[in-house]
Amino acid sequence: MATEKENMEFETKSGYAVMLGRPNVGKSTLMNHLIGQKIAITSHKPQTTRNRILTVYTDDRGQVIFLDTPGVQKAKNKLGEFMADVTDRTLGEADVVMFLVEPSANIGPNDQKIAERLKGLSGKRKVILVINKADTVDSELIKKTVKAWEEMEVTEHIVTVSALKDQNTKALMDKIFELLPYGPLYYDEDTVTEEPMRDIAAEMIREKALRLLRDEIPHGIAVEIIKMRTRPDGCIMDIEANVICERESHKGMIIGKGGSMLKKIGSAARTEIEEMTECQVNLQLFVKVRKEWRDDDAILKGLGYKK
Ligand SMILES: Nc1nc2c(ncn2[C@@H]2O[C@H](COP(=O)(O)OP(=O)(O)OP(=O)(O)O)[C@@H](O)[C@H]2O)c(=O)[nH]1
Ligand SMILES: [Mg+2]
Repeated sequence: MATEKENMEFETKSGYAVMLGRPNVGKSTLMNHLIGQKIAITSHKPQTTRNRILTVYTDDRGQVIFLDTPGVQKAKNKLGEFMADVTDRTLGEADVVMFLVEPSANIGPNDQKIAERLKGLSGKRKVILVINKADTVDSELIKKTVKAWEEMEVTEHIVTVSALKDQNTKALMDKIFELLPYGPLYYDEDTVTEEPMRDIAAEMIREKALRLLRDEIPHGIAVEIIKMRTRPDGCIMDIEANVICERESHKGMIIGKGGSMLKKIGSAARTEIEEMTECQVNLQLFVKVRKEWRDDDAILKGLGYKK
């Protein structure tokens, strides 16, 4: 937590707001919309986020430090254990927990488990129950969802939004500031993230692979930047990266007919990295097979998935 007790000597409010919830509920999409910039990658495939992503939002009221986390799910391998551990530890830092759920009149067992856990948190950590994807259902179902969550008694703070359509996100930001403690600005006013450019570039490549490839491959994919250098004579950046997968058959699918799939992934990623760096990017991708890498400590460590 940013501050142990409310500190009234500050005129600003500040602290950590942790995005929590099952995979695919829209945590990363919502965080990006709240800060007004795309930093965390998103996709319709569960387990997109694998590590904690820190972003910063500042206005006259103070500073919210958002911490995005991997979706809460049972671990199936060492990578999954790492992800679960990231979420657990990040929750420990929260001033405000934003517990995201999808609209549904019945609360599923996984959301119930998260809810029980949040009830056990110290009272200093505030919880906002965020019903996301409001654009996908009618208002009757939203009412039923709110009622079901009121009966769960996790929190009195319930906000309905659509992250994708940016609906009611301003009201959510108001609620976050209402619940944050008073405190100083921890980051410069113009800081949006401190994630290294190298990691963001790797994530952008992984996002394009997640979005373009068929369902069976993405979970087993990782991206490792092997070179990232700006040429001294102007803004041209040379990036080389390995797309790591688990099977020879997957390698074939990632490369595609005559290299067409890898080209698509590379070109989509290049455009986005160029927008972010405002540099011309020369991106070269290679595909490597590393069998069972999600259970290999040395490879996980090399990819930054270490405790
Ligand atoms: N219709 C609709 N789709 C949404 C909304 N918010 C997110 N999505 C979609 O839901 C999918 C999952 O979004 P993410 O932001 O990656 O979800 P996440 O909770 O971060 O998922 P993990 O990182 O896997 O835990 C994406 O396809 C988003 O476009 C929303 O408000 N409305
Ligand atoms: Mg995510």
